[in-house]
Amino acid sequence: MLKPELVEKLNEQITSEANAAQIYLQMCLWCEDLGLAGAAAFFRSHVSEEMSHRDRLVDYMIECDAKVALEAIPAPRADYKDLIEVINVAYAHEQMVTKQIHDLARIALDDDDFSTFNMLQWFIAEQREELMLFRGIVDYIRLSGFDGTGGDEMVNMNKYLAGLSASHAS
Ligand code: OFO
Repeated sequence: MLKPELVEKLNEQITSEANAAQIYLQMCLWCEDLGLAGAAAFFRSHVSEEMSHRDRLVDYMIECDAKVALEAIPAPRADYKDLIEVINVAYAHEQMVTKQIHDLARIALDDDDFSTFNMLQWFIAEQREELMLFRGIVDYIRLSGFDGTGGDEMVNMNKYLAGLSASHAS
């Protein structure tokens, strides 16, 4: 039986994962509008990934016979200055989600809820992977001299993100 605080926090996390899917879909569409098919594919691949995170949490709640209460998802931001800002916002978002997951793990441990703590190990590893992924993109931007505008660097950035979307389909 999950403690009420944990039920509430897990429900919030379910909404947070669905919210991430909306944010990434809007980022994908922003890229599509600019003809950046590779960058769009990268963000699109994250949409299904976030939905699978949501479903993983929903399934856990069902296994624990806990009540799932879906909440409203705010409209995602639709406008960005350039692709660098999109990447930075996505990276900051993953850092925030990582903190949410760590906070959940701390609550589970404080409650001696080892089952939830065990379930959250998957998310802890997943967030470590997500942070590594986005940190790699930020490094690529710095090393390539990409300044967010068009030209060869934009073409290369688009190709780089297309490659990541192909290798990061999980
Ligand atoms: Fe669910 O990992 Fe991103 O937000």
